[in-house]
Amino acid sequence: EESSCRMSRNVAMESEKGESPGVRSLEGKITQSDPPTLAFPSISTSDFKFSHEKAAEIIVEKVEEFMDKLGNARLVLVDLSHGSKILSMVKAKATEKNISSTKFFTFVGDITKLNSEGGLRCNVIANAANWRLKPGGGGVNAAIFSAAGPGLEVATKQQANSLHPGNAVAVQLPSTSPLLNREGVTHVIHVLGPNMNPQRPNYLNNDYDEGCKLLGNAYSSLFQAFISIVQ
Ligand code: AR6
Repeated sequence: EESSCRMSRNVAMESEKGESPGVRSLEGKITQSDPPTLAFPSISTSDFKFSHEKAAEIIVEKVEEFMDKLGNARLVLVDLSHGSKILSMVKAKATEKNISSTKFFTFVGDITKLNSEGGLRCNVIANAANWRLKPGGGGVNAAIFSAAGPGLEVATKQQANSLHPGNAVAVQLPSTSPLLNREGVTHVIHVLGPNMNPQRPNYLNNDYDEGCKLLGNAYSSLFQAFISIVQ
C-alpha cells in the first residue's frame, strides 16, 4: 500500500529565491506591521478522518506551490493543541523543504481567538466546512460560526448554498461581526474537504486516490481565494 500521496515536485525549486520577506508585496506597498495573513485549520483530518500523514504531505506541497504567488502575505496552519500530530508533521516537512518560516508557519491556538489570545493578527481565516455551509456540527465549523455571529450565515447564503468537496467560497464578514471587531478578521473562506468518515455525506470509502486529489484541490481553491482577497 502506498504510504503517502505523490504529487508534482516541479515546484520545489521555485521557493528558493532568497527574497527578504516584508520588503516587497503584490502592489509594491510596504506593509511590514500587519502582512495579510491566512490562518487555516488542517482540512478533513478530524471529523472527516482523513489520514494525517497524507494530509501533511498535501499541505506542504500546496504551500510550496503558492509560495511565490504570496507577495508579502503569509500562511499559518493552526490547531488547538501543542500535541497536534498534524502540526508537527507539517512543521518537519516544511523545514525539510526549506520553506520560508516567515511566509509559512504553524501556530497553536483557537482559530477564532488568534489576535485576542495569541497576539497573531490574521485578516482571513479558513473554515473546514460541511457541504451545506451550515453552522454547528462540531469542530472548527461550529467554533467559527459561533464566534462570527449570525451575520456569517446570512453572508454565506448570499455567496453559495452548498459546496462540492475540493472547493472553497470566500465570505466577507459583516461590519457587526465580533470576529471582525475583536480579531480583525475580514473574511472567512469555507473549504469542503474529502470525507473518510462513513457517518458523513460524500463518504469516499477509503479511496485515497480520489481523496488526495480532492484535498489538493481544496487547498488550491483556498489559497487562490486568499490571494484574490489580498491582492
Ligand atoms: N481552532 C483551531 N483549530 C481547530 C478548532 C479551533 N477552534 N477546532 C478544531 N480545530 P474538523 P474536518 C482543528 O473536525 O475534519 C464539522 O462538523 C482540528 O483539531 O473541524 O474537515 C463540519 O461541519 C483539526 O485539526 O474538520 C464538517 O461536517 C481541524 O481543525 C466536518 O466537521 C479540522 O477538524 C469537517 O470535518
